[in-house]
Amino acid sequence: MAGSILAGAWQGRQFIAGRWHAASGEVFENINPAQTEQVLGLYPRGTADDVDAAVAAARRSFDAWRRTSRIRRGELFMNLANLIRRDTDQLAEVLARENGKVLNEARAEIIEGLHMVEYVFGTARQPVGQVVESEIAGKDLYVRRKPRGVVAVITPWNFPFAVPLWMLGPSLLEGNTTVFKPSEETPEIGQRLVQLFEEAGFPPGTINLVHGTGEVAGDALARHADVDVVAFTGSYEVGAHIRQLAAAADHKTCALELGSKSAVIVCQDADLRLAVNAALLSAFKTTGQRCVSAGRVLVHRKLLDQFAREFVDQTQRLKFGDPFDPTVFAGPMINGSGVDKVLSYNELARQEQAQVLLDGGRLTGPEHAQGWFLGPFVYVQEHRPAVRTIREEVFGPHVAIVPFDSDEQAVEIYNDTPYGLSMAVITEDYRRWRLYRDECDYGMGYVNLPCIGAEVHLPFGGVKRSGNGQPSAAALVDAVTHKTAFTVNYDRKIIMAQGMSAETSDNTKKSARNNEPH
Ligand code: UN1
Repeated sequence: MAGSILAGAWQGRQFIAGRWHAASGEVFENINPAQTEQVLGLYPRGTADDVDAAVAAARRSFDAWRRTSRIRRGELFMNLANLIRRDTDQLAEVLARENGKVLNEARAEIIEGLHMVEYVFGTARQPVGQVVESEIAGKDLYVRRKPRGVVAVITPWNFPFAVPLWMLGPSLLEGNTTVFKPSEETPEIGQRLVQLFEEAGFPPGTINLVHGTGEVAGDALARHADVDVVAFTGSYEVGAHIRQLAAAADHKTCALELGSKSAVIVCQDADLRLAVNAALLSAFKTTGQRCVSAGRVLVHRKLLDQFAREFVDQTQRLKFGDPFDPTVFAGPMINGSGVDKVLSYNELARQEQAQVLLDGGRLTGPEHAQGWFLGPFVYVQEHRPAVRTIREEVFGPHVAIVPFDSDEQAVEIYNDTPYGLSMAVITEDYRRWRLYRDECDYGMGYVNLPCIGAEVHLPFGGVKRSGNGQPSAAALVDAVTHKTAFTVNYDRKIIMAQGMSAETSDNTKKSARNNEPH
């Protein structure tokens, strides 16, 4: 055991077929990243057998759930919304404690989850499908969506409340049943969410919870023959692995939200104050641990010195520390390997001849002694071939300022990474932002804003290594349903499309005549 078990520490449970199960085998610890000697709870380490049981429960409840009226399914989300409203403060505290994001950000995340639930409820009574004209006057054509079946929801620690709801919400509304595996870094908020689903009245088996690691429980879900959709948010490497497992198990649908090297682009006509503010929020909110965090700020060379001065000056004033201190801007890193990864990229930046402007390193104040605290690392790096730090995802408070000389060059630099998730351009010129809008590879684009802060009723996803073209949040409906074409004939005779003859062959006619009563 790494440290002391907190009094009242949670005994984690898995939820299968409407029943809570305590650990019967191995357990893992939930550690507070700001106070690593604090063990917040012990959780069952889900096994392939647990996954089998959860998937079987989801499968068994699928038919009854898909036959339940869509509006009734939606109403349960109304109940859920009320429960999330009731518990917002408590949920925010749980989230801030086990994830380390500051309390007001944790609260904003609970609200983001609530927005998804409200959106799902609101869409339950919206028209679904399409009525389409036929070539043939006597036919009606419909496009209708059907649920795919069992959806596996495998989610990250950085948005452990909102991202699961982006996936569970559309999946359940459309009539799928689900198996949810939260990140092992943030199991409590995942379990609390499932408790609220239960309290809201979702029938047994519609939502099942398995805890544990990606290697065991995650892989077992991704390769499970009876899972129809895998919705995953996490790193490119794990996403690529999940896609392979899923493809080997009968080409199930995947919706993958993966890494990025997102950027804020500061044009020569930018409002400098706004640009600095947008860059600070994009680079350091959530300690740089959002998939959309800016790992790069591209700055027109004309503004470079001024921007860099202002940016560094203001970065130095940001407080990194206790997530429950209201004067703190950002909390700790999630764990020791996150810290090591950032430190190794800081080192790599020096090896690649970066001009280092600020190196926060490991923070050493008394409030930092027990946590995974890192300060911001800021450097200027020219866009050159093979420089890794301006192309690879770091996932922490590590940001490159990359100078450019023309908008065309900025587009080229922006696109020169394997990723394409989020892009913000700071300009007063509508012709400029149109160029970036059309020429950059991204899933979310912003003008005069940070490159973080998406809303739930928009598609959320990216291109290249940032995703597989199946956006999440509201747009997840496309991954968790399949579209069916449904044709009804009102004529007494058959008239085929494409002008094809509906006459049966002479032989058939003869035999048909032979069958006629004499
Ligand atoms: C993520 O970083 O994994 O757009 C999700 C945003 C948030 C969601 C981020 N609404 O920054």
